[in-house]
Amino acid sequence: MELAESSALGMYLVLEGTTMLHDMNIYFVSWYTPILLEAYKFWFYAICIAIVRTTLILLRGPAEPSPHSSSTDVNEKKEKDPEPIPSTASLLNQLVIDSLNLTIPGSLLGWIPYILLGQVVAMVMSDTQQHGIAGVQQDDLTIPLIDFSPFLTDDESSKKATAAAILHAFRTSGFLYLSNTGIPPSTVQTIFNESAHFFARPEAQKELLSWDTPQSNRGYVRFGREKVTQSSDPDEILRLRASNPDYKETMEIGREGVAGMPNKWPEHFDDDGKRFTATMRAFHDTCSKLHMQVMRAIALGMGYDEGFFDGFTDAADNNLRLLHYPPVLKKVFADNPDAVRAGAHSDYGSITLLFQDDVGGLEVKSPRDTWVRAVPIRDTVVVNAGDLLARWSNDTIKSTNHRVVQPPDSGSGDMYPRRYSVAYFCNPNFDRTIEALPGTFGSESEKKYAPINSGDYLTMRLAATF
Ligand SMILES: O=C(O)CCC(=O)C(=O)O
Repeated sequence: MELAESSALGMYLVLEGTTMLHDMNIYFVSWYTPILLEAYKFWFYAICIAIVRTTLILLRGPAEPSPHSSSTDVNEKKEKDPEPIPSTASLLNQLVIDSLNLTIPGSLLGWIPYILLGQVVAMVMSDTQQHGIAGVQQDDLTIPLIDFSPFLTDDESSKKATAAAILHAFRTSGFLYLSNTGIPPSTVQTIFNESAHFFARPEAQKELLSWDTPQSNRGYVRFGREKVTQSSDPDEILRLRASNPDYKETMEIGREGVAGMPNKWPEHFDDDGKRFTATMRAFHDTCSKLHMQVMRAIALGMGYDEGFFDGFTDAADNNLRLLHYPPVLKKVFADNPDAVRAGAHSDYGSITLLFQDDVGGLEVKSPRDTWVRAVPIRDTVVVNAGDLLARWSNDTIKSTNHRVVQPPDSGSGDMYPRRYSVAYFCNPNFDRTIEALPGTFGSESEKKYAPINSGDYLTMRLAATF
């Protein structure tokens, strides 16, 4: 095969590979999505190399006979007159002729892979840049996977592109996966280890740290105490709690230093308790920084100054929730189609940062009213908009219902495995008033909600479910 032919064939394979990766990404997504991102980069470099290689071949013109050519060829060459120095016009002419004869007989056909290649690469690149790649796509619900690292640079256009992708996700599905957030995977692993250690403590010990009021929203919540639901009818919530309790226990951690609302730390129990306390304090701070960054991205996406929300986020009135879903008999879910690990609900605040292990079970409501699995994607954070952000944005941003059910059945044993997750519920500073953001309404009558105090709203929502 000639060099030119093999080069064109290489590019054709690149084209096929790129298309295949794009399709795979959309239809068979799971934890390996970050690997696909790397593969995209690989294909992009391969394309560049193929283009450079082909260009060199075109510029070099017909190949010189090699030293291994037959003696007849060499003799023929010797007999020829020395070639005149070609003019620029004739070189260009030769380039066109060479390129038309490049690969498949029939000249122009040889260009088809190149043209298609250009289109596919442009499509993949622009789609990826504008909306992130699809982390999950099913039943008209797309949860994109967005690389946050460009937003953490000083490059204005990269920041704007990432901000636009995040806002697009919030406006369409209300959910996205964020990678490269600046929180190291090892930090998240430590949090999961500490969380598992904490929940393994004796029940009586955990009860000493028991959650007491919605105003404070701090402390340990035993199995069956909270029933998350969209209902605000106390009788219905009581009924639901009895018939379909949430199979979970949680530990709620607020910001430190709020008068009259101390965190319920296990630091006085033992050294493990001290380590837990220090680790969770630090993680609350770490997540509050990510919260501010994501809100900055939303500000930029909405056309405001990047710091627009800083005065709404700097108090870190956020809630770090450790969740433990214990192992559960498969029979429980088989016998009762309404059984849940956490009932269907939307979140109350502005955004939620959710770290999940790789067990699975989180589901998001699609526009077709079906439940779609938000599969765990390693080293990503699930970010979703809450009701207060939807309200603030005059419903231009979606707060989407979600729930936690049993993971996919792996077939072995009669129990579903335990699951851990960590949610960081972000709220506007509790002393701020939340009302329709500029640009989200035309006239006053288009404002859908009355102004409300952030802290009051959160307390009202929490009071309904505990
Ligand atoms: O555990 C999860 O994946 C989700 C938890 C959740 O939605 C919640 O606690 O509100």
